[in-house]
Amino acid sequence: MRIFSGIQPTGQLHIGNYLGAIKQWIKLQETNECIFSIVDLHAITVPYNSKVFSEVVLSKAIEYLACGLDPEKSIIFIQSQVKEHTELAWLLNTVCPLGDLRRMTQFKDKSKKFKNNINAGLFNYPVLMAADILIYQTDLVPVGKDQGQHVELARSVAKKFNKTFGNVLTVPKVVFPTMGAKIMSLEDPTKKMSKSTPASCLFLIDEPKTIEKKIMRATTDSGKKIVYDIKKKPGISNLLTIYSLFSGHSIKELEKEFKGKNYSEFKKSLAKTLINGLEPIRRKTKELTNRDVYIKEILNKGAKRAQVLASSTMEKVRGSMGLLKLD
Ligand code: AQP
Repeated sequence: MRIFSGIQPTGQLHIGNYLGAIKQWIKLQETNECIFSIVDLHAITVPYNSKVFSEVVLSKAIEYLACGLDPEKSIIFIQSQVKEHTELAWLLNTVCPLGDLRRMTQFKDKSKKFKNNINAGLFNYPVLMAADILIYQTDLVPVGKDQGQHVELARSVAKKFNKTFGNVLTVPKVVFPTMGAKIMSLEDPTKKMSKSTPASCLFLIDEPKTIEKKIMRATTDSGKKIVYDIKKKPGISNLLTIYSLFSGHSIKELEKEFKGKNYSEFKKSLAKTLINGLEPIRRKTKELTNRDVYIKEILNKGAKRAQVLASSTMEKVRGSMGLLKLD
């Protein structure tokens, strides 16, 4: 199967990005044709610092590799290096109903968060995301829960395109991890952990002391019991999910292990598990930092391989939409 997914270079990667998306990618790359992008054109729909942006983009490539994405197995590239993404996005803009875009919850959330910069790109973000996916004739899109609505839109755009212009685009399916599809904020467990709200995050490259501090400070609930109850105990439930995914122990096993123990004992043990679990990513990130030539070579190769696939789709799309081809 062909797989596509991406992450915006809007900040450092956090354990939500890892558990919701990257962990699935690492498994999928073993037996599938995988394409993973750093979607820089999405990141510029919110305020960003253009002076350091290229460094942030490169640092995402480092984090991808440090997490275990393998350029020998997967195509790893930067979205803006393959111009066909924006070309297809324009064409899909003429297919996607305005009403569908108005329903997107991420646009509503982000326009509240960035009141002074509600630009057309932010509104059209899901169309570019549809193009990112459809340009590779993708079968499967592994993402966290928050991106489900956007993948659904990509599916409906593909269906509408095919109905109007002939069977050209593969209609992709979304895949969420069974657990960890929505890791919640450490400071407010009713909200999603988000790169653009750094206080909500445990970053993949946080140092041991920071991990300990953040976990000990994480918002918990009234009461004393370490039990999973998403409605009454969202804080502890979120921490139990994280603990389970990093330790390999089920939530039931953890509830048993921490029966009669207090929040502080639980959090100390979780912090230790996270410090150990994230150590390889921290170490590899340090190893790869300052190896710009090597990283750029991977991204260049990735872009070339991606472009071959993308230009083949574009030729079909252009033809089916009746755009003139000159010899
Ligand atoms: N909290 C989360 N739990 C599980 N999965 C998550 N993802 C994001 N947050 C969580 C998944 O990570 C992938 C990359 O997301 P993105 O950077 O493209 O955009 P996002 O979903 O908007 O992620 P952030 O961290 O919240 O970034 P900002 O703050 O820039 O918007 C996706 O597969 C996403 O589902």
